[in-house]
Amino acid sequence: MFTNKPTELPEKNSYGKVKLPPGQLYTEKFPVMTYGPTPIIEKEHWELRIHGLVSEEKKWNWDQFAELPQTTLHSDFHCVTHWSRFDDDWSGVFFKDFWETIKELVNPEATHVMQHAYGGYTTNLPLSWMLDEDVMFAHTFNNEPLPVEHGGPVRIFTPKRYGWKGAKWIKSLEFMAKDKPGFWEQNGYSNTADPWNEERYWE
Ligand SMILES: Nc1nc2c(c(=O)[nH]1)N[C@H]1C(S)=C(S)[C@@H](COP(=O)(O)O)O[C@H]1N2
Ligand SMILES: [Mo]
Repeated sequence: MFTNKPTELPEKNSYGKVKLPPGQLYTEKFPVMTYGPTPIIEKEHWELRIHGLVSEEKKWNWDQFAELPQTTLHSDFHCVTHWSRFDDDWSGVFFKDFWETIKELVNPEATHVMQHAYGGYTTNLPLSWMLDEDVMFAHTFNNEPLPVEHGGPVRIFTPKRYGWKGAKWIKSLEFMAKDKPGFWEQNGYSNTADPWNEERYWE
């Protein structure tokens, strides 16, 4: 299933970091890593909500979400289970652009964000890390609708973190005044998840 990094690939990624982080193997496959059953959400029924430290619990349906600034990111993907995929095109909405439309609604005390998925999965990040240039809601993968097993209709993708820091089937974002561990963070995975530092598990 896994092959070694092909020799023709560049040594560095677009951020100037080693293309293949330590302890990773390159694959052309896209393994599905889901804990529990796959929730099937038709895009007509999909909704994104913000809650927690917000002045208004706003919701976006598919059509409203499509009106937000759309972007395509060419990126690699790193999973804690030691595989990396290279050079996919992810399309959707950068969190930093979404933030421009919601920041007036978010209490300044909010420092952390919990991603909640349809099906119950959660993962947490500091707000400042969510605002990183490349963190995005993705609905399109290599110019095709994101397959349901990979989180369609919409997932979060955090290119500079291991894969579990992006919830597939994203349903809501909860703004919080302090950090709180999400699903894998409660079950032994690192809270910081930097692949170049091999932050795989809690120390
Ligand atoms: N809702 C949900 N999101 C999730 C997961 C999950 O089990 N449920 N697994 C995480 C993990 S551990 C990884 S590595 C990536 C895997 O994404 P993929 O299945 O598209 O490869 O999704 C992350 N997001
Ligand atoms: Mo994972």
